[in-house]
Amino acid sequence: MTKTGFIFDLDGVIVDTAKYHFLAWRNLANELGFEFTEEQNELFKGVSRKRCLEILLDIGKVEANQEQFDRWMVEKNIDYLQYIEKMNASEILPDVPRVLEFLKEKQIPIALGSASKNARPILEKVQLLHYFDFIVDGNNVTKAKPDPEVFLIAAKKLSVHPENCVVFEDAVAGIQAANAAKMLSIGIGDSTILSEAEYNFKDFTEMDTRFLEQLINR
Ligand code: B16
Ligand code: MG
Repeated sequence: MTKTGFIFDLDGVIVDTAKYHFLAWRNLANELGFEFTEEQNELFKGVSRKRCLEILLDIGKVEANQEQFDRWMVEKNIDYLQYIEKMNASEILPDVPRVLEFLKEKQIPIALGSASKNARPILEKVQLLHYFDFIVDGNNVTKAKPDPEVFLIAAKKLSVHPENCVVFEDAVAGIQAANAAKMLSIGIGDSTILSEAEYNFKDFTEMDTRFLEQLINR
């Protein structure tokens, strides 16, 4: 049997940190004198911090020089980390531990493939870090999703051929990145938004053991 590797996105798949990103971006927008809505925050899912700030400044029609841009990136992150600091295991999305535990029991290699530069502290806070054999995050990539780089690095670390990797993602750019890497993409969330995924689930509670076994043995 060919070895299968599993790659999990973080925000929107394992935990819902989007709500904290939203609060921190909204604080910055308000400080700069404009509103930022939850709908607009949808555009930020799976997108790098730098790109998020570019979009935010476009929304507010704010011009920035490099020094201001860099300062606002730092400011937003400091604010965001204050929310992260208070996170605990109760914020893990439904049935994520069941799936991780199942894969661990089967000795399947697991990696994280996230755009976030805060992935490690978040996994530590929610006490899931020990499940991951490798963490590939915003600190390791030069190209953001939908570029497949993050998932291809994860496959290499897992020593699994990309075609034998399964990716769980909640963002359109993430599904596109997984498809571009020729991996099996599984959308977690709204199937109409994630229509490019090979399979769709609202969340992990919908994914039974038989399906996971099929993924391992395919
Ligand atoms: P940070 P994911 C992404 O995480 C978030 O969805 C996105 O909203 C955020 O801007 C990005 O991480 C960068 O996060 O500011 O912590 O480096 O979905 O790829 O796990
Ligand atoms: Mg995500």
